[in-house]
Amino acid sequence: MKITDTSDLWWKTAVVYCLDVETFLDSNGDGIGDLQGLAQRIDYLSQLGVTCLWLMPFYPSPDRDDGYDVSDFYGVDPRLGTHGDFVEVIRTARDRGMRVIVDLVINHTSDRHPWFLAAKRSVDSPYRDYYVWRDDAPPKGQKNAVFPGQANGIWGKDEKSGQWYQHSFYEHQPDLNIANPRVRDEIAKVIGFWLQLGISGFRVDAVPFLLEIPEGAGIPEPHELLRDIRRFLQRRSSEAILLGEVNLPYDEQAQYFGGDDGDELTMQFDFVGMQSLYLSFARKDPAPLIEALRARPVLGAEVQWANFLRNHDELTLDKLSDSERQEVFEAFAPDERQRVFGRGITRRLPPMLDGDPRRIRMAYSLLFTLPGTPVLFYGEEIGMGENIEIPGREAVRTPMQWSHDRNGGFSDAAPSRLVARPPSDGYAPEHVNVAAQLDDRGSLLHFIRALTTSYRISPELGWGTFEVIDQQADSLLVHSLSADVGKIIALHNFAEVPVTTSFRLADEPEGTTLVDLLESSRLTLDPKGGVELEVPAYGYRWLRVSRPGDGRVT
Ligand code: TEU
Ligand code: CA
Repeated sequence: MKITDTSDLWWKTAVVYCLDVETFLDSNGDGIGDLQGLAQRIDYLSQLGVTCLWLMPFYPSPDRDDGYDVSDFYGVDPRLGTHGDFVEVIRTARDRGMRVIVDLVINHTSDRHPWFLAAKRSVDSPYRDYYVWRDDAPPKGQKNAVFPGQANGIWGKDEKSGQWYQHSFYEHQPDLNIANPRVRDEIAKVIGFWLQLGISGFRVDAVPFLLEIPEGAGIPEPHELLRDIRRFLQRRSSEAILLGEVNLPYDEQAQYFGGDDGDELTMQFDFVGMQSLYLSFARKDPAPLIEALRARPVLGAEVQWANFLRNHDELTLDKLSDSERQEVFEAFAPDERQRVFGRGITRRLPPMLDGDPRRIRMAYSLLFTLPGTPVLFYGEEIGMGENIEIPGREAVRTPMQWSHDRNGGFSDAAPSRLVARPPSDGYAPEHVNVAAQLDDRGSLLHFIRALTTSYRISPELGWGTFEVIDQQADSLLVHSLSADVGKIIALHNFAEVPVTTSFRLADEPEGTTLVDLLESSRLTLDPKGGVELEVPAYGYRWLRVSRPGDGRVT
């Protein structure tokens, strides 16, 4: 398949940007970010090189899990705006060549959702079977697997009927029963509704939990349900994708792509690779990352990995061994208050790397050269830090820092009315903000723009076959991505000392050169295809293999 024929597979080379409307920009001074605010910042995102926005939940919600507790799947939280405002955002984004995907949270509802209220009112309600119930008391002393310490087990008591309902997450999030065909119809209608408003797919929350179906529920093959959802989605919109959250070991994760046909999730976050990457950072040694990348299941042509360094949740380290997790904790979260659930870190990347600009840039350079599609969490492009005064996962969900003005330019409201307070340490808005970095060519923001630009003109990064290139320097990851369109070689130095390395590119035609995409310079291979290079401390280089007559000008 030729890449030039397949640019409709847009997710293979997208730059995804995740944001929560609530914390992005407040247009009416009530302290809460809103859709009109977001619409004003679409140009900013477009200039950054973003091609796909992922909006975190913006639905009506009691907001006891940051909107992941939905009380109306068709609504827009009135604090954030209206359906009209939503459509304006989608349309404006489209106009700038940007697609929008939205969170689809269908493993559970809020306990305030009318379905659950009706289900509780009467055991005979048609909504009773929208949820999962048990008659007998759950075993004593069980822990909640997802939120240890925050929720007690996974069964909540319904006092009226004396039955228990299942909740994989918080007690206020009863699990939907997707073994019930009526629930599946509801889900399809929700998908159809948002597609009709112009979105390009969904980030699907907690997929393995969604497919956890009790034996005897009459669904022998739960993955068939995911295939049904995908078929429906694609009937309604050929460009739409499902980007799934599946935090499982690689061998189990592979099934969620749907085998050779790729008929389940279009993309999945690489949680295992992400965790190995932090172990590599902690050890200043690329070996754990290399091991993970080599263990990644090989994907069909139309599905894709989504790479990320941080997301809105804790930086989970649950797939590392106990001793590896301890190493990462000690390196990046030495204080117990920077950890949560015994498995994760509540910090953003720059503070973990002691604010060292070389390491931060190396980390993002790597993100953009890992085989797959990069996903940024808002604020990463300017190096925002967490607010250490906010406990738990919310520490990284502070308002976007636009300027050094009051509230970082996020809102005109009194600071006490803000949805969340920005940090007041060295990462406060007066030190880290968009306006100042736009003015400074050497800023992280300009650097990230250069990365998105280079990524977007190098489709081999999204499409290519991954190979580690043999060389002598242990602290270096040298890898290549090759596709029909060409080949890129990336070098990343995990250590704080500069290194020199050499390697050979066999089989390249005479006259082949290496174009340094970040530095705009060119290297010539020796007659045997060899090259010797220096990589600075925590340095990085992107080299495009330029073959004579390949016709590439960018
Ligand atoms: O997360 C589901 C989930 O399993 C993660 O929160 C998990 O804790 C993490 O990957 C570590 O293993 C989603 C959302 O991302 C999260 O914000 C919500 O709280 C959760 O669903 C419930 O809807
Ligand atoms: Ca507002």
